[in-house]
Amino acid sequence: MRTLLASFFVAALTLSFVPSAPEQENPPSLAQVVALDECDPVTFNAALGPDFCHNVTLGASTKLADLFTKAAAGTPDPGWDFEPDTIKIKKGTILTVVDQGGEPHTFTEVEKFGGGFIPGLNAPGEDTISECAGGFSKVAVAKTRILQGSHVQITGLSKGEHLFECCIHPWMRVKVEVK
Ligand SMILES: [Cu+2]
Repeated sequence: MRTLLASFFVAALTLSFVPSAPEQENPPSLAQVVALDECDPVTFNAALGPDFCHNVTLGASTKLADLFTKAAAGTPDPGWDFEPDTIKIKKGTILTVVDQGGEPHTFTEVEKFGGGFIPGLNAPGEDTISECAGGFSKVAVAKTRILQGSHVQITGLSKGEHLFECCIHPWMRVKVEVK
């Protein structure tokens, strides 16, 4: 009898530790990439239209013509950048990309880094890669656009290495390593 009672007790104790609902999974973690640029509102908007370049640089701006000159020389303006350049995340992490610059960018996954869809901004001898071809006339490219002050979330990245670049300013590049 005592043994029976004891086993009931043990059974009750065991049951009390069985969670009544499936264990809560940890919320997915976040990792952030920022897109930066220092576009000069005066020269950019004169050429590209009002409000294309927002006034965010506090004097540290690059004129439109200079951006093209530097790209053509193979020394693109370092003010146009994704930060960090390499990011390591666990599978399931949400990657947030925030445009903190004055103009739009794209965050486009590519097989191999290469030229964007504005030939004058590509490095010498660098051709437009297929993922950027057609520019914003192609939905596949347009949907990777990030507007000034907004962000996109990248989810569902498989394990392994993923490359992203801006199809407008193709020296803006990020390598994402998913573990
Ligand atoms: Cu860009």
